Amino acid sequence: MTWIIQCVDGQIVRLTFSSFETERDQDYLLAGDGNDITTGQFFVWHGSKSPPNLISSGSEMWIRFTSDFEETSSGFLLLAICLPSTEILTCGENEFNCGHSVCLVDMWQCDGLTDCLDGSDEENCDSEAPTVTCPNTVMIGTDTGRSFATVTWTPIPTATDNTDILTSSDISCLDSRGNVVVSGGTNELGTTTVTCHATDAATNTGSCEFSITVVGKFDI
Ligand SMILES: [Ca+2]
Ligand SMILES: [Ca+2]
Ligand SMILES: [Ca+2]
Repeated sequence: MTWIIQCVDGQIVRLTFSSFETERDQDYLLAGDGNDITTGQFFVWHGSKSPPNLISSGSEMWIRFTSDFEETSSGFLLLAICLPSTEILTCGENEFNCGHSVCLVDMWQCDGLTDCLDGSDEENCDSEAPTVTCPNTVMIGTDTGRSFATVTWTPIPTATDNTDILTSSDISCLDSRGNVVVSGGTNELGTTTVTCHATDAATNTGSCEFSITVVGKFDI
């Protein structure tokens, strides 16, 4: 079933829903710009969440409802009005924009159900931090005639993540004072605790810790 809503030139269409309930994954309401249902689609909805307000880009909007004619629900009630084309929808503070000013409440982001037509509400939903594997603990004597030791790490630190490929350039290792510590660098006498961090694209940070202990070595 298809409806075409036409305003006069220079106006746009706004839809406001007062109720909505259709069979999820079977009975869909679609909407798009223009009067041709094969183009301009910017909206798809189904289930029992209340849809956001919609506005068209131009003076016409098409609406289409498709059903499998089984397991009917109460359907939907909407109001379509014509507004000046200067009208815009601005997403509120606790909303995100699916594109085309389709504003959805934040809690529908990363809830495991696709709500935006382009699926963007379920993208970048990674909340799992990378797993960082540190080198072995080091106990080493000072370099000959020196008060420090040159320390090469085995193995080099690595990071794995559930969604991102991380390389050695994504890992940084710091001592407790925030100085960068690298394999092949020099370490003073005593124990240095080193923390290696890696951050994934969704800014989750994982870390591990190991220690480097340098002891005095006396030439025989
Ligand atoms: Ca149905
Ligand atoms: Ca969602
Ligand atoms: Ca991750």
